[in-house]
Amino acid sequence: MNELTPEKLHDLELKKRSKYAAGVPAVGVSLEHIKEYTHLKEGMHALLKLNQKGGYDCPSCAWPDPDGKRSPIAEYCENGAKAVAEEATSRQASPGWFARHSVDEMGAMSDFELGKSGRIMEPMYLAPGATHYTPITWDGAFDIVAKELNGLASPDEAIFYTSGRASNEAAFLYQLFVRQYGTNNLPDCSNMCHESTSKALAQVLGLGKGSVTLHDIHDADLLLLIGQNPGTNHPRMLSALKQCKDNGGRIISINPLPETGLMKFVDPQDPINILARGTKLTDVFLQVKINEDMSLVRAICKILWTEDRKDPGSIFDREFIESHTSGYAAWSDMIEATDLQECMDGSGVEPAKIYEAAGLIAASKKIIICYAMGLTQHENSVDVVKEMVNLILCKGAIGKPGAGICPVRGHSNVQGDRTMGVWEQLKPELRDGLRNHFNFEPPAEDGLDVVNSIKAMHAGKAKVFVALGGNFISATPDTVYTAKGLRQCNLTVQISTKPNRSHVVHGKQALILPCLGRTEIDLREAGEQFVSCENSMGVVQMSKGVLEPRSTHLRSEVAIICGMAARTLGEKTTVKWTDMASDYDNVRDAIAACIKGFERYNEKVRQPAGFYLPNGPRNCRFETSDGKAQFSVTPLSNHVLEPGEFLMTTVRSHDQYNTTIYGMDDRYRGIHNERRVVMMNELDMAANGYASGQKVDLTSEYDGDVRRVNLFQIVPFSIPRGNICTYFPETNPLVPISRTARGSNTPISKSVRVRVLERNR
Ligand SMILES: Nc1nc2c(c(=O)[nH]1)N[C@H]1C(S)=C(S)[C@@H](COP(=O)(O)OP(=O)(O)OC[C@H]3O[C@@H](n4cnc5c(=O)[nH]c(N)nc54)[C@H](O)[C@@H]3O)O[C@H]1N2
Ligand SMILES: Nc1nc2c(c(=O)[nH]1)N[C@H]1C(S)=C(S)[C@@H](COP(=O)(O)OP(=O)(O)OC[C@H]3O[C@@H](n4cnc5c(=O)[nH]c(N)nc54)[C@H](O)[C@@H]3O)O[C@H]1N2
Ligand SMILES: [Mo]
Repeated sequence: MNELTPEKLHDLELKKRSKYAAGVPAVGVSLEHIKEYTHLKEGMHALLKLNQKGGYDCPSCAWPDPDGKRSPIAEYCENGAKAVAEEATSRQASPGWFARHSVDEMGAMSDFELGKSGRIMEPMYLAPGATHYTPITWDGAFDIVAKELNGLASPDEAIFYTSGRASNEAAFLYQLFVRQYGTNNLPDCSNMCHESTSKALAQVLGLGKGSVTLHDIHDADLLLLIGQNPGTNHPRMLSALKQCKDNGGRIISINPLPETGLMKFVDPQDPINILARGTKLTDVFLQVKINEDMSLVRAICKILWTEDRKDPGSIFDREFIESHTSGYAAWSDMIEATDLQECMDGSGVEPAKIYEAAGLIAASKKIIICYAMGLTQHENSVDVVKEMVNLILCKGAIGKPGAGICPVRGHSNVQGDRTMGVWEQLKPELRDGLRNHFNFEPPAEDGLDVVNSIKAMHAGKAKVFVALGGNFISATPDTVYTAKGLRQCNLTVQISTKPNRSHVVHGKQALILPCLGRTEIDLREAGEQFVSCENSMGVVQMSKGVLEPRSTHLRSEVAIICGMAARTLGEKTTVKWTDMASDYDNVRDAIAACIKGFERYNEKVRQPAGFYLPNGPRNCRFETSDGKAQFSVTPLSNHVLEPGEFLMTTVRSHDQYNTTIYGMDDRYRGIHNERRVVMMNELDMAANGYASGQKVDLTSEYDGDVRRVNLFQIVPFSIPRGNICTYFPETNPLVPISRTARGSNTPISKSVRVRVLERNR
C-alpha cells in the first residue's frame, strides 16, 4: 500500500531542542518561505493585509485577532506566513503537470512533494479506468456531479465532507444544497478535532464553544495550557500568553512533551523583549502520561477538596456552586472516595509538582483552561473535557472576566462552519429557519459523521463522495480501510487548491474542482466580494483577498457550490443559486434570516473588527437541561498495555499544516529532515536495546486486525516511559476505525496501542 504512505527515509538530523519560540529566526523563516514559493513583492503585499481590519483572515489557525489596535506591519506569525506562501505559490499543477504525472506516479510522491507541485489551475477529470487526470470544463464537471447524485437510489448514498477552511458563506450554501438534495450526511473535520469539546461543553455548560475572549486571556491570574502546542499551532497565542505574564499571571502547562513554545517566548515585534531574551511562559510544567490528564486533574481536585473541607469556601467558590451549578454533592462524594495516591501514580507526575500546581490553583480566582487535541482525541475525551469543567466550576472560574474554558480551535473557520449548520445533526432551530425561509422540508434523520461515512463507503452503502476542501484520506484513521471505502465509490469530488493524497485515492471516476484561496480577489457579477469567518472566540469578521487569482479558471467555493447545486437540483430547488453566487450579500441575508446571532449580518460584518456572537456561559447563563452548569462524575482512564506495547500519540511538526507538509524540519523539537520518526524515552530505548536512528516498523492490533507501517527511525526524546510520539499523518494507518471517543465518535489518534518492531534482525 505504498501509494497511501510512501515508505522512504531521508537523512535524519538531530539537533538540540530550541530553548524559546517565535523569536527573530521565526521572522526570517517567514520571509524565506515567501521568497521560495512566490514573488517577493506580491508575497509582502499579501502579508501586509493578513489579519488586518479590512484585509483577509489568516488561512492557518483560528486564534483571534485583537479587537483594538493591530500591529501595522505584522499581525501574523511564522506559520501564518507559511500558509500564505503555500497558497500564493507561483508553482503550477497545470494540466501539463497532470499529463506528465499519472495517478500512480502521484501516489509515489510524498505528501511534501505532492503539495509542492503548486496550485491546481483547471478543473480536472479522471475517467473510469484512466491513468491520468485530464482537463474538463466547469459545465462538464457539474453535469457529472448532477448525473451521479441524481442516479443514486437515495440521497443518503452521498457523503458531503467539509474541512474547516470554508467561509461562512460557502458553508451555509453547502449545507443548504445538501439538505435540499435530501440528506444530513455532512461529516466535517470537527468530527476528528474538537467534537469531544462540542459534545461535552454543550451538555455541561449549554454551549459547545469556549467562553473566553482574548481580553480574558490577558486578564487571567492563572492559565492552564493542556494538550496543546501553541508555539507551533497557534503562535499568535504566545503574544497573549506573554501579555498575561506581563500582567502578573501564572501558567501551568500539562503535556507529555516539554514543548518549546510552552516554555519561553521571544516576541519578534518587541525589541526590548528581544534584548531581555524573552519571557518565561510556563511556571509549573507537569509532564503527564498520555491520556492521564484525568488522573492528574482528579488528583488536583482531591487536594483542593481536602483543603476546602477544613475551611469551607476557603478554596472553592461556594456561592457560585450554590447558585449556578448542579451535581456538586455527587461530585464531592466521588472526590471523597478518590484515592489521591492512585491518581498521582496514574498521572506519572511527581507529587511535589502536583502539589505545586494545586497550590497555584488554590490561590487563584481568575483561571482559564486552554486545551486542544491532546485532550480531545482519546476514547474518554468527552469525559476528560467534562473533568476540566469540574475544576473550573469548583473554583467558580467561569462567567466572569479573566476566567473560563478555552478550547483552542484548529482550522481558521471550523467553528463558523458548525455555526452555519455543517453538521450531520440538524439543530431544530436551523431546521425551522431553513423550512421557513426557503420553503422546503429538510431531512429529519441524523446523517453520517466522518467515521460512519467511512464505514458506509466501506460497506458499499455510500457511493458518491464530495469534499469541500481538506484531505480526507490522509486526515482520517485506518488509512487502508478508508482507502478501500473511497475506491468503491462511483464518484469522488475534491474541491481543492493543491494536489493531495485524496486525488490519488479516488472513486471509479474522480473530479478535482480548483477553487480560489482566501488570499485571492473574488470578482463576481456584482463586483468584488468578501467572505466571513468565526474565530475560536466567537468573533465573526470579514475576509477579503488581495492577490490576483493564480489562474483565470479558478472559481470561488461559493460559485462552485452554487454551480453544483443548480445543476443537481434543477427545477426542484427553491433557492436562487445564481443570485447567491453573484452577490454574497444575498447569502448573508439568508443566513441572517435562518441563524440566531446573525441579525443584520451584512451591516455588522462591515464593522472594522467584526462582531461577537451571543455566548451564554460568558455571562453566567447556562442553557443546559436544568439551566445550571453541571458537575460530572466520570471514570478514570484505564489503559492496559501488554508487555512490549506502547501508547502512541500523533502530533504536528513545526513544518506542516495538518496534511500539508511545508518542510521536513521540526525546528523546536530539534528533529530535522525526517518525519518518519518515533520519539521515545531513553530508558525505554535502553530497555529494548534501541540506538538513536534505529530503523523500526510499527504495528497496532485491535479486534484481531493487525495494522502496519514500515520504516521509521527512533529518536530519543523527553517523553514519559511507555509512551511514544509520531507525526500525523504518517502513522494514521495504525489508528483503528473501530475505536473512537465515547459520545463524540472522534478517532483515538492521541492514544493508540502499538508495538515497535526492529527491522533487519
Ligand atoms: N502551523 C499549524 N497550525 C495549526 C495546525 C497545523 O497543522 N499547523 N493545525 C490546526 C488544527 S486543525 C488544529 S486542531 C490545531 C491543533 O493544535 P494542537 O492541539 O496544539 O496540535 P497537536 O500537534 O495535535 O498537539 C497536541 C499537543 O498535545 C500534546 N499531547 C499529546 N497527547 C496528549 C495527552 O494525552 N495529554 C496531554 N495533556 N497532551 C497531549 C502533544 O504533545 C502536543 O503538544 O492546530 C491548528 N493550527
Ligand atoms: N493521526 C491524526 N489524525 C488527525 C489529527 C491528529 O492530530 N492526528 N488531527 C485531526 C484534525 S484536528 C483535523 S482538523 C483533520 C484535518 O483534516 P482536513 O481538514 O481534511 O485536512 P487538511 O490537511 O487541513 O486539508 C488540506 C487540503 O485542503 C485543501 N485546501 C487548502 N486551502 C483550501 C481552501 O481555501 N479551499 C479548499 N476548498 N480547499 C483548500 C488543499 O487541497 C489541501 O491539500 O485531521 C485530523 N486527523
Ligand atoms: Mo483540527
